[in-house]
Amino acid sequence: MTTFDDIAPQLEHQAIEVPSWAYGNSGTRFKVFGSPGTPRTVEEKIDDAATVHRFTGLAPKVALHIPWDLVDNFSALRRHAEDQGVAIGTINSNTFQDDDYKLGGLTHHDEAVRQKAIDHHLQCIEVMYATGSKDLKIWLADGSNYPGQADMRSRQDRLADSLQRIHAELDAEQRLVLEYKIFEPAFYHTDVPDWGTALLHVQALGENAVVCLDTGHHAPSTNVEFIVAQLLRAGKLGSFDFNSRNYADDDLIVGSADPFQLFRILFEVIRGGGYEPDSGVAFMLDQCHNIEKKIPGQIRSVLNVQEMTARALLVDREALAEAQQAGDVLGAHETFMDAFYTDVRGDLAAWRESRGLPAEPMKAYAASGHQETIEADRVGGTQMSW
Ligand code: LRH
Ligand code: MN
Ligand code: MN
Repeated sequence: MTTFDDIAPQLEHQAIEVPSWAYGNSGTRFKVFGSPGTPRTVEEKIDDAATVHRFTGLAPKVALHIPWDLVDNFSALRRHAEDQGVAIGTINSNTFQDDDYKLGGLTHHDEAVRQKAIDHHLQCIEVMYATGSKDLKIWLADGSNYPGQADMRSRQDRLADSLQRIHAELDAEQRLVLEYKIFEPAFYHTDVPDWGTALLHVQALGENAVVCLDTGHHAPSTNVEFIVAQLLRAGKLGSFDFNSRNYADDDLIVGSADPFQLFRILFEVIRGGGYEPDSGVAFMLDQCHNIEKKIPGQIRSVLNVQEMTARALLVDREALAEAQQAGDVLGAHETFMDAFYTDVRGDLAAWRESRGLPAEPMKAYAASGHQETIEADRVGGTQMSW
């Protein structure tokens, strides 16, 4: 039997990167609801991320999206983050808002547009040098809506070339992280639709190019934990964008609808060595909070990841291996489920307290008055979208 005390030391190094865009007004294909207290500046987004870290001890980094988080002085932004007790994490590029990119960016048939998309990534790399960020994450909206609209094959060739030119500007410590998504905004074909395509591209680039697995980017009923296992086998699982999906890319709170899937994913991460501190697997959230309050939404999210990590660590791997080896189908399944059904909330609360953190961060945040303070203070100026 594996007990909570056995696994507690492994919880200490857990770090989950939060996205700056979770704190802006965002989300859904319909109305974006504004909410009081929403940041008016990039600095205020970072302050909110730092608040999540203060209450949970789980979120020491905040990811930025360019141009949503464009500022004049990124070195100053880095210092601002450090003063708040957090660091700048992944830099996410964006070639999905500009009219020029209607028919694609890094895959575009027009060399001028493709060059513009490449240059945007070079600008992101400059931001990385200024902020100390180690990861450039690329998600492409590129694709087509109608059969025959575009030459899918030559788009792959152009993509490979664009990625190579971007990758060439990174130093050995920095990584190119390629994110796939099955569909949307393109509905007929997408240029990086799946992990296989992403893997082929990063393998062609070399060591410091890896894949990002966004949990919302698959077809229904895809076995995501299998993909985790496979990418870890190949040494190419670079990061997660965690969120919860019911229908498509819903960007809801991770683990909210299907905590069992999160548990299965985390078990496979641990099984494959992806939870080791030096594994190079970055745990990131990619979520939007459209109807719920944003800071507590993020606190809930990092706690969900922590709870399911604790449960996944509790799987008695020895007993599991024995049952598997003996061909004991239901015995193995039961060993697996025993860990999933273990309620770790009480143990986690005590463990947090022993480390000087609030036992129950959600309650502590609600009682702190912080939400009321930012709602009263952040008047005037324009609240940020995304
Ligand atoms: C695309 C995506 C990608 C973007 C983010 C805002 O759907 O998951 O990671 O950068 O959303
Ligand atoms: Mn994502
Ligand atoms: Mn997404």
